[in-house]
Amino acid sequence: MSKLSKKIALVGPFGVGKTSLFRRFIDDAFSEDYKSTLGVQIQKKVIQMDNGTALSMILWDTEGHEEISQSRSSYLLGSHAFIYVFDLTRIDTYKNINEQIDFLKKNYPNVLIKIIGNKLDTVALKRVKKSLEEHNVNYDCLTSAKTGENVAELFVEIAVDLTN
Ligand SMILES: Nc1nc2c(ncn2[C@@H]2O[C@H](COP(=O)(O)OP(=O)(O)OP(=O)(O)O)[C@@H](O)[C@H]2O)c(=O)[nH]1
Ligand SMILES: [Mg+2]
Repeated sequence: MSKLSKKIALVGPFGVGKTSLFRRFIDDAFSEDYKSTLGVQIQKKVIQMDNGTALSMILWDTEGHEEISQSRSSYLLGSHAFIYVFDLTRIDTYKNINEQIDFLKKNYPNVLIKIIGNKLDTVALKRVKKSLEEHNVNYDCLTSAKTGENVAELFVEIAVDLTN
């Protein structure tokens, strides 16, 4: 049986739900309270893959920044994947998302990037999809940290992508 370890960093603007996705995945818990992250918190979760691999996912829940270029490079360096989270209820968190993603691609080449629209439980899907289209947002997954919708699926997809 092989053992693998991968660093996955949650990034994106303030209050979009990075910590909530982290908590939902690590502890299967959620809180309505908003305590803005200062710095970074790191936790490990081991996933047993179908092919017998035990994958250690080292999750870095980073503090929010309006622009990804303001994030500390020491938090981002060495990542195997970025989860870029935006808030489906706040256009300001996705209207210039392509610039943010381009920054990551340019400065951290060959790192897997997943673009996540969170707070799916609070929006009308049809209307929000129209808005995402208008702003050219190429998202990978829409989640709710509150209900847990698509959260486990997201992390499993990342685990599979990182081990293939
Ligand atoms: N309804 C709903 N609320 C959510 C969801 N995810 C997060 N929230 C709420 O949004 C607020 C911000 O969530 P956090 O997880 O702290 O956001 P963050 O991205 O870690 O914020 P920073 O650390 O400041 O960058 C909290 O009040 C959460 O309860 C969700 O999926 N649905
Ligand atoms: Mg946070």
